Amino acid sequence: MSQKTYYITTPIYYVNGAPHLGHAYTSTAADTLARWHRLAGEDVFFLTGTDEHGQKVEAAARQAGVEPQAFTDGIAADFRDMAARMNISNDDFVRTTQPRHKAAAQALWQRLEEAGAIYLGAYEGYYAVRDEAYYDESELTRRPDGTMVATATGAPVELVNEPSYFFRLSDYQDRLLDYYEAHPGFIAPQAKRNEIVSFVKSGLRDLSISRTKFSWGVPVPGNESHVMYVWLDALVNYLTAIGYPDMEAQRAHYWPASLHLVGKEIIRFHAVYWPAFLMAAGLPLPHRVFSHGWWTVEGEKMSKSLGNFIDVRPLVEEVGLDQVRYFLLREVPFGNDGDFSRRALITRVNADLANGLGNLAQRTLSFIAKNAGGQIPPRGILQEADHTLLAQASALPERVDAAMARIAFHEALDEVWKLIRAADAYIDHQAPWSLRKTDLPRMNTVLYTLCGVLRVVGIVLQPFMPDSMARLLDYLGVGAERSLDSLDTSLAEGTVLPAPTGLFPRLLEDPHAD
Ligand code: ME8
Repeated sequence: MSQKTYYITTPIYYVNGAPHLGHAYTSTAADTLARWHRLAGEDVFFLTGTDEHGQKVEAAARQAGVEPQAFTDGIAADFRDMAARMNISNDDFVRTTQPRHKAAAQALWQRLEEAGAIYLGAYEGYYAVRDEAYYDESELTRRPDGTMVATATGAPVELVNEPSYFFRLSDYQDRLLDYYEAHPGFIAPQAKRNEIVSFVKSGLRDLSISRTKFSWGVPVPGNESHVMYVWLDALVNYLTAIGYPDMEAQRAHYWPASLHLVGKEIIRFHAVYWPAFLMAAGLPLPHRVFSHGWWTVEGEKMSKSLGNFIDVRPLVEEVGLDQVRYFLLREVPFGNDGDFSRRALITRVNADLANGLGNLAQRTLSFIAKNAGGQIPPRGILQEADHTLLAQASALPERVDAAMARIAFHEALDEVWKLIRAADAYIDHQAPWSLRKTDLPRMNTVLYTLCGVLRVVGIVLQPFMPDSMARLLDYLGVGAERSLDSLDTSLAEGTVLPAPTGLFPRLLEDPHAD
């Protein structure tokens, strides 16, 4: 039987500015899913990268006084660095300035042209460089100072009037609606799906897909006075990485993608334009597009004017990588907006990691080091309390898997923490420190049970906190086999354990957090 494939993507990030918390968020979420599916034994391909063309990036390069290519080289390297520092396990990093991408984008264009989906005309209307998006007049608001902005995003728009190629998006209205109907899980969460359905129902106009006023883009094949619209260029990245247009390429079997993970502001591009392009090109559609919410910082929107972009790297240095990863995925139900504050981060890390999981591991492992010869203790006859706790532990992977299938990280983590709390209550109730004086075999059974529970927790949490859980599994004497399947074997009694040290130090409450 061939292995199940799982192809997951992040958006490719614009290189007009440095990476920040928002980018780290999507990448961490995608990374956790990629790692979860690998843990389940699937053949995973995880893609991220940078979106380097377009007017916005060109303007940023100009402002920096640097040639666009040199400018994008620098910022793309910074995005790679951020991914490495967040322990993002991407299998490839696509840059839209790479020759392989230019070839893929031009090939898709030609395919669309052959399919009769492209025609030459002229675009007269509004364009927001900040969003790299065209807007209808009905989507704009006039500010008191007379400037026009996109109502949804507040981005200023300019009036554009230039020759342009168009994609026959209007032809796809019914086909898209039929597709959404037949594939209810294609757009998630549900509220976004409803939004997209009503947008498409309200009528689709043909989409301008080339620009002539600047040149920082992929040239349109056969008419090099045009560059491709940056969103058409960018969306093709998901095909570039699997070797398109060579559908016999080594990675071609990953298509269609299992999941495009995106922020809520770019759902329309992924759930309307992208599937329409793919339909026109005769390619299968991705299984799912999931849009997550936005982070504000200490109550404010992150923006250039406020200068409040959070670079996660200093934060990681300060509070720890896995602590930041955990916070991002636990604090806010995935799909909702959330607010980042130092106070919330510190409170969450101390409550769940230092006092919760860290304390459970430390209590158990240091007790074993002191009182059970530093080995996995021998298991005696199990009592009802042991059976109950172990049954809860064995049920955990499936429960987490169900939450991960819904892309509900907070629920997955909540399941794990229910088990951690149950294990805490179990220790308090079984009181191994008393059994040490009265019933050593029972004490050993209790400790064995706790090690079994910690192993399940450690294995299941690897995708969320890879480094710390590797350490926890080392402390438990677990060998190299750490997949979900490895839970079918029992812990080997007598395994000598290394001296444990604390997993998650308590953070000092921040006096300036208010
Ligand atoms: O849109 N909160 O790139 P981009 C949460 N190049 N997530 C955030 C965020 C925030 N405050 N800010 C950014 C683009 N993000 C295009 C994508 S894909 C073919 C092309 C995340 O640099 C979120 O995932 O503006 C959002 O969709 C993405 O960064 C936008 O990154």
